[in-house]
Amino acid sequence: MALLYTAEIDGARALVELLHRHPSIDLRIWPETGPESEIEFAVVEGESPVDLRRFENLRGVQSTWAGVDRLLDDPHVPAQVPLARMLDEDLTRWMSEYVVFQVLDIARQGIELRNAQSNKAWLEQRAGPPKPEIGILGLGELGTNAARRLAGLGFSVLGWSRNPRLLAGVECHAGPIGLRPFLGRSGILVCLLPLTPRTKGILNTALFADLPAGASLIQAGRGPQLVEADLLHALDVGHLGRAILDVFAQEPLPRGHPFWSHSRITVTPHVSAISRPGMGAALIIENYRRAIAGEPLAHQVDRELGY
Ligand code: NDP
Ligand code: OXD
Repeated sequence: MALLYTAEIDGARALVELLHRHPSIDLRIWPETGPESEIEFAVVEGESPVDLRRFENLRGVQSTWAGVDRLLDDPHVPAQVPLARMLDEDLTRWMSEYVVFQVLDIARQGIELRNAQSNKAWLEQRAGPPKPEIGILGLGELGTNAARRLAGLGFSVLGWSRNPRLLAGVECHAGPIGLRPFLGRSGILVCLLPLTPRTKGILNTALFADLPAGASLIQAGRGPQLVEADLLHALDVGHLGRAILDVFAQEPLPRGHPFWSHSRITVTPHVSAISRPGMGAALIIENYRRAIAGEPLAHQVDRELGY
């Protein structure tokens, strides 16, 4: 029984060394697989560099990314083999920091202050700007942590998920019926949804229309959730105030893309929470054990739901 590591090695030396030294793991590093029938577990990045269907005894696959949308669409990852996504406290903390940083920049009028400085204008403010309510699409690992941190800063926070949730200090809404009342109060909308058939294109004109006038969007989920032309329109007619985008349908964002130079759009290059190579050693080791024991994996993806 062996574990095949196919993810990036540079930067993950410590992880690879740890797996190598682990007494119960027989580590193989792609493309040195050894006898293919011995491979029972595979560690992969956003996409698999190898057709995993050739390993007839494969019992589990661990993603080194939190979002598994590409792996779910990858024919090289056999659908009957359990797949687990990455979760890591550093990743969660980075995402929350990003969300807090961008929310504060919007709430404290960062763009207006930077513009004023570039015009050498003294933008005097007698009263602080009103505190917007924050709506978080997706109350999973990332959304929940971000919601808690924002609530801790005194923001009024709403959240939206598929199933009803109870979260202290957060007004929770669920399902299609809960979406409108949630959006109607979301002065800053943060998207932390996984990409699934139901969330593809969810950030569109109809959704924007339900947001309060002047609302802002922080998009850190996955690029195809956003209908790009609809966002440009909503910003250009003034219904939306700002958009901060970390993920895009095409990454890297092409140089000629209108988002780069739009005065109300901030582009960050998929850095809100970085899945650092080498992250999640404990999860990989535990899931390897579970796969061999025939137990469900920790953070196993539900293929029907797509996350
Ligand atoms: P989780 O699987 O823990 O949570 C997903 C949340 O989305 C859950 O609350 C779930 O509802 C909700 N959800 C899913 N589908 C729907 C739907 N149709 N309607 C309403 N709610 C829905 O994911 P994480 O929080 O760990 O991560 C979220 C996403 O963030 C990842 O899938 C990835 O795409 C993205 N990401 C982006 C990164 C970046 O650098 N920009 C880094 C890491 C992740 P319920 O609670 O009811 O299941
Ligand atoms: C992601 C990640 O899913 O970086 O975007 O883990």
